[in-house]
Amino acid sequence: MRGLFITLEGPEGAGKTTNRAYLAEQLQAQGFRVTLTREPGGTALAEQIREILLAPHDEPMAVDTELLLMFAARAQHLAQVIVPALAEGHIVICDRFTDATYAYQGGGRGLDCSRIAVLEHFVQGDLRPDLTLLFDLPVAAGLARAAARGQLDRFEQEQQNFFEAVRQAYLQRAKNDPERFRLVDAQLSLPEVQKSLDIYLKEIMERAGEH
Ligand code: Z5A
Repeated sequence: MRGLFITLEGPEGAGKTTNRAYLAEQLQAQGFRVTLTREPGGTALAEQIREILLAPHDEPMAVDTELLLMFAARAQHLAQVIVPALAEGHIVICDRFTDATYAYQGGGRGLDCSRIAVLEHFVQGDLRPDLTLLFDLPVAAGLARAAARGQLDRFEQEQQNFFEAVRQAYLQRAKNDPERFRLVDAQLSLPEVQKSLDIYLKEIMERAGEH
């Protein structure tokens, strides 16, 4: 029996971190076994790669280096956490996954998506998320939330047009794959967002029950 692989996506400050805990609590309360994790990161080694990726450096990071580090962290995360948890029948909730690579390195940095697809296949084989919740909100609103937290990481220091491209890439992916994506209006108040998540929680529980 394989578990269920749920990913949370969206631009800065969309509320993924806040709401992943809510999703996990609701599922655990109903007796589901949940593995809550994130990318880049999710294991000790992958978290070290995350630090390299997020810290501002004097030496500019080449776009290919950024892409390969994302997939290096992902390979470690899949091997150590995601694949074993799915094999044990867990619902894996992952804060960002390969859609973020298409959005940030593809949409934001302008990398050709066919190159990302090669690495996706190399690192993941056929493994793809079963369901992806896309937390969407206007760029300015997300950046204001992120800025309110204080120091900005290497990605958060990018310009508005970078984030617009990221957002559009996400929305396009959701449009291309309506079977997998569910759109969440992340501009709403937190109680309203969580109310809108309840319908997806029901779907997740039903699908997890079938697995
Ligand atoms: N990245 C990449 O380029 N390629 C890849 O393949 C992957 C990642 C996997 C780190 O990701 C960076 O890595 C990321 C993309 C890149 N770029 N950046 N920056 P991350 O997920 O760790 O970083 P993040 O997206 O910046 O996380 P975030 O800013 O923390 O966003 P969030 O998790 O979606 O939001 P949050 O922390 O839950 O909420 C932000 C604040 O807003 C917080 O104070 C909340 O209390 C508040 N909040 C949340 N919801 C609401 C509502 N509904 N109303 C009002 N306020 C709210």
